[in-house]
Amino acid sequence: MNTIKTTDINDTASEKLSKLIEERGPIKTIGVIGMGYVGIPSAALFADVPTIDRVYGFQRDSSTSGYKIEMLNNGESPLKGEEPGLEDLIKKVVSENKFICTPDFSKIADCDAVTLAIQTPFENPKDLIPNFTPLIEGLRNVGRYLTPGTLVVLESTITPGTTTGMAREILEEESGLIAGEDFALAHAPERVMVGRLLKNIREHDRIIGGIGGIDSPSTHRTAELYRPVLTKGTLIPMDSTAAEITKTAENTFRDLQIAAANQLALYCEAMGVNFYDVRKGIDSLKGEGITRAILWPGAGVGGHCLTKDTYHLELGLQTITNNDPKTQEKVNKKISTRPKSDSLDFPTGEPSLYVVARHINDFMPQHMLTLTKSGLARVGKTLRGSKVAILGWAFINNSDDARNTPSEVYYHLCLKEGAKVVVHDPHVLSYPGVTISHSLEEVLSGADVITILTGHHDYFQLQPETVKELLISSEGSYPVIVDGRNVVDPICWIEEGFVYKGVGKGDLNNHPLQK
Ligand code: SAJ
Repeated sequence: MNTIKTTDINDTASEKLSKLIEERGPIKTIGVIGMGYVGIPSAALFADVPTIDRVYGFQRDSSTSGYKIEMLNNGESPLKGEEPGLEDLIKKVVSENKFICTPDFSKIADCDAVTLAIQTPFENPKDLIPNFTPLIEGLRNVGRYLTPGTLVVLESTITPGTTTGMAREILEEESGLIAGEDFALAHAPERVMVGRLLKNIREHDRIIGGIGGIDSPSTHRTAELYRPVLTKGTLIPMDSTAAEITKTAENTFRDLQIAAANQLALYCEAMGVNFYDVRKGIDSLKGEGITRAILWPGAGVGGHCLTKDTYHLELGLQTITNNDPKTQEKVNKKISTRPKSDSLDFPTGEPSLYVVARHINDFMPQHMLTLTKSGLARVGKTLRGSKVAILGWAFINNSDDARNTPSEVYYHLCLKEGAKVVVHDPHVLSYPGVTISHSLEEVLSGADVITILTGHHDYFQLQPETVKELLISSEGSYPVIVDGRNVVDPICWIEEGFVYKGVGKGDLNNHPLQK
């Protein structure tokens, strides 16, 4: 994959593209590829712009997701979980005939702008090689029907260098047109979060990065596309590679901040101190230029973003700085945790701070297992034959989204130790290979351990005395509660005769057992 530099697009090419865009006139018809958590709210918001005539939502009519086409054209949202305002907006734009969902990609030829909001997962977390197959298929579909003067925008989070590299190559190959000359190309990364999809698109600032740089026709056309959907957010223009790095880095930094909190929590446990007292102390240092954004430790980091964007950034470094096929091969084989790059000045042999942070956050379900085992050991039990009640399967609070959930890692660790594991979640309907119960009573009944893995609102209502009635109740037995999200008040549970363990709770994790 050859990436081109911003400066590689000469003025003649830019002038030609500006002219093509001018002849085409204002953006009237938009295509959105990928009807998921990013594509659906984006398409609905575009369709609700008064100056836009039509938005096509492109969705393959596949056995797994073809059902979305009919649902969307009936004005229904196929996205599970609470998404304030989304269902009504879809109903509105469908009834106004401004939004149509279709598997017919030839309609791309009618579009002035096409956005791609397609997942960019890693094949499996262990080999850290991105699976761009869905994105490549999407790009080929766009390239096949691309017409001069069209704007193509990648919204997916991608490895830095992808827009000016793989994406440009595929679009040029399929269309026979030249990026930055015959068509506009940009990266405008999504910043959505489940539970507030519309709000985030409207209110967060929008990074827009066109090939050719901050003042290129591609960046200007992208500004024209997104400006109307922003209510509070503003546009932040830059070049496409800077935009790719911005997105992958902002999630990498969040992951790093969480890892810093997790490591400090582990230290506090080891030193018999309460992380939350320390956090309150650190957070109290306020004032000009003093930022102390201490995030929260917990049972792990899940989701579709923080678990992979660090690796996109690391791969981007190696792809862009070792831009020769040989290194590309090496890169494809395995991402090294030691940044290797011709132009990077970095302490020799030192691992990437970002990758270490990933490893610390990936370790937290293992730490939850350690707390579980030491909790049981306090009452002479082991995991073998014990019943573990997992509370929370979703990766984030009050959501049904269980992508890359840390709960699954903990679940398998307990099974491997010979425990009987049951799972409760108020929002997650089902999950491949795991029975998700919606009955707390059923899950808690006869359990030896309760492990809180997701901070769902429901769990803050749990009362130790009522819960205790449901649990294992042989004489003198102490049920164990392991809190991975700082949900319960430890004292209440300890007084009710529980063995308590909590992430970061070094001052309480070896509390005297209540007589
Ligand atoms: N978590 C902690 N401690 C914290 C915050 C989160 O352990 O202090 C855990 C959560 O429990 C969850 C995981 O991290 O398992 C991710 O949580 P999140 O709140 O980061 O949720 P995401 O991944 O859906 O959202 C992130 C956000 N990125 C940033 O804030 C930089 C969001 O703005 C992005 O739009 C989203 O990634 C994305 O799509 O990239």
